Amino acid sequence: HQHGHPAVRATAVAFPNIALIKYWGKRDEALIIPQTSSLSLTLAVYPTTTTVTLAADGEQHQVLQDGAPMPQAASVKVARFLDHVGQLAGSSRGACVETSNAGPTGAGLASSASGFAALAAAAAAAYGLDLSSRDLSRLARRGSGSASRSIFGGFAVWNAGTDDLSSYAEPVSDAHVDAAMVLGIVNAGAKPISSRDAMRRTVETSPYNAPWVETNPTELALMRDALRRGDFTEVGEISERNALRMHAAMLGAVPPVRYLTAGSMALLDAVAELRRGGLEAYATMDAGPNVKTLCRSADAPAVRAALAAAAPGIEFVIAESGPGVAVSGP
Ligand code: 2P0
Repeated sequence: HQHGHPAVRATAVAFPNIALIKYWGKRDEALIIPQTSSLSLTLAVYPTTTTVTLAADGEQHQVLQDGAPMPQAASVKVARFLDHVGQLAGSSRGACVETSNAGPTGAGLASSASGFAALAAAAAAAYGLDLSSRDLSRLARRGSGSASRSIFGGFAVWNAGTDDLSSYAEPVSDAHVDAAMVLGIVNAGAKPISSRDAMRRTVETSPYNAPWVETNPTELALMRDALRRGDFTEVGEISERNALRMHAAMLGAVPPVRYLTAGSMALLDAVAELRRGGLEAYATMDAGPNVKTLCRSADAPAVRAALAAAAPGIEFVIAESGPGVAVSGP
């Protein structure tokens, strides 16, 4: 790693991403090496903005979310992450982190992806590390797996790899699909079980984990080929079945992990109904009840209107393809 002069203070903005080929399950818990590769679309909504300021000698890390101390469990994760960045930079200085999410936190809308991508970029800059985007992706991965993908805009693929060096995300540079998502906010509250715990339980107890892992390379290859050919229909069909297969794997855990609710299922029906009416839309769901509907960018207003009519009382937000992480000065 290159050691520059510490910037002392840096701010970064990162956006969430939603996977079309999901990450679910780790091979190595400490390093966050996944069982499988994944592929996502970074969104242009709900950014996280994070400022890292190096503290005076001898001071501890301090973590503030929206100006208030972050809950203990989350702030311990952040402090451990800062220790790692400090080690890379050869520094034992503490830091103050100030972060805020424009969207809901911990609701399965990828706040940990935008959060650790922004933290990685801001902390690396504050501690004076000059990292390539690949190394920044590896660093973000150590905080939260999905954050490795939010370093990049548009479509990104996280190569599972087998160790710290080989597990990183990179842009899908040959995608020819103009896609957007319509986010259906079934419930913006925090999830009942963290994705970290839920994926561990899936790996350890679900008989469907093995087939989930075994089918990943083929599904990913089909997805990459469809993106290359600009075949939106194929991209959508693979995405929807991949989300359902991930949920099938976790439904097979003991005890079962179920994030989907009646509201989620109603939206799945509504999306299928749109397709029957000739509007191409496909659903994907993560570690929460919210349903994200993938569509062609040009169709997003029509998809939103149709879903809003089918599911009154649910808020729908159009999310176009968004940019990678950006660092600004102090
Ligand atoms: C994904 N999810 O690919 C999958 C699909 C949720 C469902 O990545 O333990 O917060 O911090 O690596 O990244 C959510 O898991 O988990 C996630 P950790 P993370 O987007």
